[in-house]
Amino acid sequence: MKLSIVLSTHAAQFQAVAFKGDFEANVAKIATWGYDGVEVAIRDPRLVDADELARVVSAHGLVMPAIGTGQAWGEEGLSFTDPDPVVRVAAVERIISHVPLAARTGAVIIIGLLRGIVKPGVDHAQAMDWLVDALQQCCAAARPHGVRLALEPINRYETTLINNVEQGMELLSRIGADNMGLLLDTFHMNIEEPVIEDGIRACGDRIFHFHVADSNRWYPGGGHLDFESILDALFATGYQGFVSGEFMPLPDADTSAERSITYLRQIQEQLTMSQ
Ligand code: LER
Ligand code: MN
Repeated sequence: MKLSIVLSTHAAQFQAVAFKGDFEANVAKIATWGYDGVEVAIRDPRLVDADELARVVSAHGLVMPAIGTGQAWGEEGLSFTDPDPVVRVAAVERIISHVPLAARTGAVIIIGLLRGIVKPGVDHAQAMDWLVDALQQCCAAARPHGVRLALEPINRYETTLINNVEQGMELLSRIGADNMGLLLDTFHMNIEEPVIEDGIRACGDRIFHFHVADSNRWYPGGGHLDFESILDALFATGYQGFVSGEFMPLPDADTSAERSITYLRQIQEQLTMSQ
């Protein structure tokens, strides 16, 4: 099991990111704890030095399985489904601007809250059409570079667009691009899926990335999810990607990261023994 953890290049408002601030110091700590990779949250690629970022990650023996993009929504209001076409175009351009670093590192580009919410006065079907159109443009731009995108079903309290696996799979069939898949997040699945394992099985080989947090969005082991059963179902789909920690920095960032990796490695052993 390859493990990564979310790390932001800059200070971020989003709470379920354990590490923000001094990038190299954080990468060094994450490597010391035994993680294999860092999922890097980048608001705007123009604000980061891609060479330096890639250098730091590989200098510490890590890889970058995914790039998170949600801060462009949280801090700038960019979205694929804004009624203002200027905002929609800017959102598409922003995602496409992540392609060079993704191509270089092999990272999947995450589409989380940047898809937006259905704003007052906007019809849901219209928002879905905008979403499909934007994602088709992004997939077409990413494909020649071998870059994949992953749309994350997000719970109903954060968005009104694509909350669960069924809606996510339906969206994928509308987009019709082989470089578009889903990012499943156990925190959201616990709210939206009748049975988490069934949701995983329904996605099969369309799972491009995987977030773990416990039921309360603490580190895995800090709540009541059955991670042995969840990860067993995940790997039974043939998933070869990363299991990426995206949880609250509680009781503090370092403790949450250490407890998460200790717990997940124990589960890995149990899964290996039961095979
Ligand atoms: C981002 O990966 C996520 O899970 C969302 O909750 C962002 O708000
Ligand atoms: Mn997530």
